[in-house]
Formats: sequence, structure tokens, C-alpha cells
Amino acid sequence: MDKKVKLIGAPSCFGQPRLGVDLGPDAIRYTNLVGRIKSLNVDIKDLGNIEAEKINVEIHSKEKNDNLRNLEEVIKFNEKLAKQVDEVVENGDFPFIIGGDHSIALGTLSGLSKHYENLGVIWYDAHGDLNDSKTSPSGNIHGMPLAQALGIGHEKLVNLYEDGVKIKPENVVLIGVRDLDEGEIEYIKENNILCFTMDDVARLGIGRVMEETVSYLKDKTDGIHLSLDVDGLDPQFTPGTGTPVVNGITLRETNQALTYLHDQDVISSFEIVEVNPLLDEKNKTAEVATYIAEVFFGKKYL
Ligand code: 4U7
Ligand code: MN
Ligand code: MN
Ligand code: MN
Repeated sequence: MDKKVKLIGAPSCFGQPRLGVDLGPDAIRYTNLVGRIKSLNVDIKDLGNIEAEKINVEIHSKEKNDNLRNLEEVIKFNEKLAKQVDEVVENGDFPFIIGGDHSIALGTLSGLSKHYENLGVIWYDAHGDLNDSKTSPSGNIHGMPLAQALGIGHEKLVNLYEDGVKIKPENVVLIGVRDLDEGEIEYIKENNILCFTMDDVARLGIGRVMEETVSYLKDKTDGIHLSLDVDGLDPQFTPGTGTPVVNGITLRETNQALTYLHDQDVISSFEIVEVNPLLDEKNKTAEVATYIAEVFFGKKYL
């Protein structure tokens, strides 16, 4: 990594009903994330956490307007995150964001999009996160950020930070998908989104999936954002997360995938989301998140 890395904590839990995912950034820091990345000879500086609205424990998991839970809090939080990400890129540095629920990806992508005509996005996740308030079975905005970045959904979310569409469907790749809602399946098919389901990962192997992903995105994009939801991995490795799904990607496969991305040197921003220490076993999921980050930033066996 030639660039300076700027670590941004994004302690949002507003995109879903379970408390504790807002503690994810600090749970990850407690594994000595910064020290461990520094020892890989990466210049990393922790910018601290984005300030979040006060959580009202009594209404947090109840409030829902037009099937959009905590909409105003999600908007306020993401506006701040977008600004921070924008400034980091403006400064020529590499943004590394730790969440927080996956609704923060809308803030990240909104801050990034200003700097890229054709931003590529690798979405490493059990889910598509392609719902809007009409297709969502839950009203949880962490299941929607990719749709809003693509221009679908509530206008306040679609036009967050800057008006208009942030990314294009032909620049998106989904990896590890195994739990899609009806509306998401329709959207993927209609827009020809490149999607490596868990069956594809099993059939092709993660090595080929990553090669095809990079060769698909490399020439047509001017940057690639890696958005890694820890539920993309199998819950045996990342139990501390709000929406675990069985039959996931292994830690070994993830190691291989991120080693490949490191070696190819194609990723221009990175986020790890959905670590919830209150659902975890002795901070195991935060530990795995830090390990994944070490591999991404160049940790090698030899
Ligand atoms: B995550 C779900 F219905 N699709 O919309 C929804 F299955 O960021 C889950 O990937 C969304 O963890 C999961 O609520 C969001 C559900
Ligand atoms: Mn997910
Ligand atoms: Mn997700
Ligand atoms: Mn290296």
C-alpha cells in the first residue's frame, strides 16, 4: 500500500434493530487493529469515530416510517460519513471504514462517488442489500444501501450528500450471496448484475471467482471499493453479526480472496461492516475482521 491509510470508525446501528453493532468499531480496535496494520509497514492513522445521534434504546427497534427504520438517523449519520470519506480521498489517502451496520455503505459510496466516474464495487456478503422500502421484508436500511447507491429507493437516500446516482449496475459484483429477497432477484436479473452466489463459489472456487471479478471490473472502472460484510463468511467464523446465514465463505477462502486483491493492487477503498460484539463469542468476530484487514494490507505466511 503506497497510500496513507485513514481509518474511520462508523458506529451506526440505525440500519437495523439490534443494538451493539454500533460498538463494532471499538471491538475491532481492541484487537490492536492499528498496531497490527502498522507492523505491515503500512502508514495508518485512526481518525476516530463519526459522531452518531444518541440512541434511544426504547424506540430504536420499534420506530419505522414508510418501512424505513430510523430513516432520519441513517441520513444524518451517512451525511457525516460521506463528508469524511470525501475529505480523505480529496487528500490522496486511502479510506478504510469499520462499521457499524451496512447502511453506512451509502455514506461511504456517496463520499467516494464524487471522485470516480466509474466506481467499481465488490459486495462480499451473504445478502444483496438491494432492497428499497417497497421490496424490503424488514424495513431495515442495512438491507438497502446498494440499491440506493444505484439510484433506487427513497429520494432522500438516493440523493444523499450529492444528488443522483452514485454507481452503475455494470460496475457491481456480488460475491457469496445466499439469501436474496424476491425484489432483489428481479433487480439482479433485469440489470444483469454480475453475481457469484455461494453455489458459484463452490463450483468455480474462490480463486477463479476473484480472477473473474477483477478482470470484469479492472478496465472499465477508475477505482474499486471493497465492501465486506462479515456475514459473507460462514457463521462458524463470524458468529457476532446480526443476520448470519449458514453455508458461507470460509476464512481460508476469504484469506485467498483478499491476498489476491492485495497482490493485484486494484482496491481504492475498503470497508468491513456488521461486527456486533454483543452477539459475539469473546470478540471472535472482531478478531476475524482484523485478521482479514491484515491480509488485505499485505500479511503473508512467508
Ligand atoms: B446486511 C434482508 F430480509 N434481506 O432486507 C432484509 F433477509 O447488511 C436482510 O447484508 C438484510 O447484513 C441483511 O432485511 C443486511 C432480509
Ligand atoms: Mn449481509
Ligand atoms: Mn450487508
Ligand atoms: Mn505488498
